This record gives sequence, C-alpha cells and structure tokens, in this order.
Amino acid sequence: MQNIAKPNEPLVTHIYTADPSAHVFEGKIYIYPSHDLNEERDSNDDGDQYNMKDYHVLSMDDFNSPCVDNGEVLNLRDIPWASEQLWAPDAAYKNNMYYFYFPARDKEGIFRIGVATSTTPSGPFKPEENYIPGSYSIDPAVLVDDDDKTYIYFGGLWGGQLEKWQTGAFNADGIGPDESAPAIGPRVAELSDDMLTFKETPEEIVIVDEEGNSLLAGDEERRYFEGPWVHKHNEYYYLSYSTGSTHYIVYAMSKNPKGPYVFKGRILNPVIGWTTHHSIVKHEEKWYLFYHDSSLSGGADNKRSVKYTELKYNDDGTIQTIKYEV
Ligand code: FUB
Repeated sequence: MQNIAKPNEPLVTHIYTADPSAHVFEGKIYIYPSHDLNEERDSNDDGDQYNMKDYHVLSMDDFNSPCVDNGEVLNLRDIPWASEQLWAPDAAYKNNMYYFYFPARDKEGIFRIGVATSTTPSGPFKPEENYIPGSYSIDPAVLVDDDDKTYIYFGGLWGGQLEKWQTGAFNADGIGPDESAPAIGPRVAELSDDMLTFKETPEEIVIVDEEGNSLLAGDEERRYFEGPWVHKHNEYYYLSYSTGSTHYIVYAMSKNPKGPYVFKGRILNPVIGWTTHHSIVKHEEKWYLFYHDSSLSGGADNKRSVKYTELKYNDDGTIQTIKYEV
C-alpha cells in the first residue's frame, strides 16, 4: 500500500501507526513506528489501550516519493521474553548491522527493552532471546555519536513505570516525587560495542532551567514524561521529549550527550489524541519532525497516524515552535 507523503498528512492510511523514529539509512528515509491496532479499547493512565502486537517499517526514497509499508518485521509471538504491548521502538546502524530496539512487558508485566537485528534497514528483525540485561521502562532512542560511541535513552512515567525504578530496583508501589521535588529524568546508558547490552548502569539525566535549577515534578509544562529523542546540530546535543499530561513536545540543549540539559522551549503544540511522540532527522540539508496524531481515527487515543513537517532553527541554535496543522 503506497501513499505520496505530504507534510501534516498521515504517511500511510491502511494501518494506524504511532511513535515514529525516523532515520536516513542507505540514502532513504526509514520510519520505525509502533503499529496501533484497529480495535476499540477504553483508555486508562496505565496505557492498556496501547495493545500492539507487531511492528512494520515504513520507508520513502525522499519527501516527494510514496511511503512504502515494508510489512511486518517483528511479531510478539517471536519474542521469547515478551508478553504484551510492543510500544515505541527505534533503530540504529553499526557494525554493518541494523539494530531494532523496542519496549514490551516481560512475563511478570514489567516493561523491558529488547533488541533485534537485521542486515537490512527494512528488516525482518530477529529478536535476542532475552531483554537487554538491566533494562527497564519504555521508549528507547539510540544515538550513534560522531566518535562512534552509542547511547541509548529511555524511560516513561505512568504506564511506562519509571516511577517504580527510583531506587534502581523495581518497586511495584513506587510513586512519583512530591510536586516541589526534582522531576524524574529520562535514563541514558552507553551501549556496548556489539550494541546488544548496556556498557554501564543507566544514569538519570538532569534537565535544568536557565538558572541551573532542576525542573520540578509539578512543572508539568516542562518536565520529562516520555518519548526521548536526542539529535546533534552544530556543537549541541538536543534532548526532545513529550510532557505527557500537558501534551507538548519540548526540548533542552547540552554540550554533553548525558547532560545536564538546559530546557529551551516547545517544538510542537498539543495534537489530536492524548499522546504526542516524535523524532527529528536531517535529510538533504533540511530538518524534519516526525510526529503522530489521532486525526485519521477521529480522535481515538489508540489509533494514531504518523506524519511529518519541516523543522527550523533560529540563528542561535534554538528551534522554532511548529504550528500544529491538521
Ligand atoms: O505507543 C505507546 C506509548 O504511547 C509510547 O511508548 C509512548 O511514547 C506513547 O506514545
């Protein structure tokens, strides 16, 4: 099924897609989304409505070309350690291999992060037997840096269970900090050279305001919620993410991949649907934001569609807020 990709329109309409992680591989644009099911589900704060069971990979030769669905590349039934909920994935290229990172609940219902491999960017991907040891929570995003060091960023509040990992171990009763305390940050770890394990224990990233004070848990318009993405532009690392309950895509900047990051502002205003999730990619000297909304399904939280639009920087390296157009 093919569709010419136009800005602010669903890349594909024959399936629902969400959580796009876009990359340029082999000169083409590859999008690694979640595959939302076309089913009715009641929404709750745990995200039980996001009941995905497989992944498809989308690709486009360029932004004037049809978007191709390369078909199913990984199915829940083939992942030995996973029980349900294939949420937002990402992919990376290194060692002449493509690595596909994805969260799912393990057999105990705890979100973990798995990895699967392929020799081609369009898959299919073969999953490892077990999840990445020491992994937890959701929404992996991988940055292969210019010096070839590779970082995995991850974590999500509420259904993503990050509140339950504040001590470094899983606490089923863990709740978020008081609203006047520092907010919980996303996690980062360097990946081992084989891309299959963490080289180190994940660290919490600190996001501060312009005065150097940590963003607070009650600062819901700025604090981290889920969906991290890190890209580089000039000498800066940009950490962008969803604020969840206030539905913005925002960003912070740092000269270090592990932060601390200084909060800068909004990239995207709230879209139709509860979740907002994005990635940022450069293609032929222009930058693009890939995002999703629920416009195609008439607003159903669990039936989202991936879209893209151009992203622009100001001369000082800050990002212009994008007007959301349906
Ligand atoms: O798609 C399921 C979850 O919803 C993702 O993991 C979150 O980022 C949110 O988009």
